[in-house]
Amino acid sequence: MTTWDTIWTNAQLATLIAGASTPYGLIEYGALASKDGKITWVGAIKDLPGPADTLARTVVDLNGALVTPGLIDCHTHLVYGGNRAREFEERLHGKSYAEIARAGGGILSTVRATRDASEDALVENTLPRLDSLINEGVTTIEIKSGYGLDCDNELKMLRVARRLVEHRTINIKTTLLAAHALPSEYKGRADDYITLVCEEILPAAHAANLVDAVDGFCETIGFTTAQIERVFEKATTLGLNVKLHAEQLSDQGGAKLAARYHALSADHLEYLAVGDVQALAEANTVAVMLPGAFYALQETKVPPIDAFRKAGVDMAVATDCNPGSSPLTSLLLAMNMAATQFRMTPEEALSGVTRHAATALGIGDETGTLAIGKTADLAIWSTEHPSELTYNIGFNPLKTRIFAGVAQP
Ligand code: DI6
Ligand code: FE
Repeated sequence: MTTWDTIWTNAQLATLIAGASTPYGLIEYGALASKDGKITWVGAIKDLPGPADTLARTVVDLNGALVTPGLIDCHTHLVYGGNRAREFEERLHGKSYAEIARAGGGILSTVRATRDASEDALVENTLPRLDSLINEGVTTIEIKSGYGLDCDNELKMLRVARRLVEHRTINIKTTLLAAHALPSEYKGRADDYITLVCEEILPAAHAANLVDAVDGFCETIGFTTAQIERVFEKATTLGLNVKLHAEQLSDQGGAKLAARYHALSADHLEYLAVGDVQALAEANTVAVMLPGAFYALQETKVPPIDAFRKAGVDMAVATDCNPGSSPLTSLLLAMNMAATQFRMTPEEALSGVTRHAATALGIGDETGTLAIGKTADLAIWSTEHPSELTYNIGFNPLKTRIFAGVAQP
């Protein structure tokens, strides 16, 4: 009686199920089945309801290979024009990221290059970065706007992000980050720009069905909590989830604001006061760790990891891939950096790019763990133990990426 499409058998399954009795939710000598793109069975081979070849049309013997959920990069700025290698050189000569930004470089230089690029050119520019992530077993990625900073160009960026699924097998979640920086045409009129965001950009992007969540940059070189709150109010009115770049370069009280709006996530958090950790815990807001930006900016202040642990705040890990503070297209390297720089454990790092990353995107019931009913997005690795995914530096042990139950070439 064949009921399932595929069974992967003889696998080591890192299920990442919350509260599992084994580290990583590991099942040795495991099997996993899928049908119509969903996981239909997960467990030990000995508990299968019959011989594998009577249960599924296709049986794949994995010979002991490790299976994890497909990886999720829950914070990226993957779509942009140009690059910032020259600014990288300036920083090496001693200028700071904030100084360059205040002088009209930084984010605003990427805004100029992104406004100048056509939609097709942006798709072409973005695909190699996306491929780098896909080659490491990534099956879901969040992409933010934020380099358009006017109605046409913010919508253009979001359309580019959405169109990537025409070229690759990937799930994309889009985030409107119009409150990323003040465009030069609004210099000295930040409140007016926020009015544009609330009254025009956000409603237009939402009406075009281009927005899955709304983000902002709460920082001295970004926007104040009062300005971000106006954006959050509007997003909430439209029924959209919010998230925030908070406490990256200084403590502005952004995370507290995010918690008040039950944000899906608060991201960066190097300068978060330990006293504000509890608010994130109470709001079930995920703390997204972005060690690539910490590394590239040679930051020395580490986010309060231990306080997150003690308070039970879920920690995700993401690349923050962007042309300025984190030109990083390796989620595996982000996991290693999270361990080496932030002292996260390999198990926390892997949970951070699977279960907690899914929660940070509001799709925790669809993906992020190996559980019945979830999408059969999987990564199959030639490693002996899941800790190797975090331990290796610049090594990619991916064997096969499974997207919605189908092995990808
Ligand atoms: N924080 C970041 O790390 C990125 N955006 C933000 O708000 C950097 C964006 C850039 O420098 O282009
Ligand atoms: Fe970012």
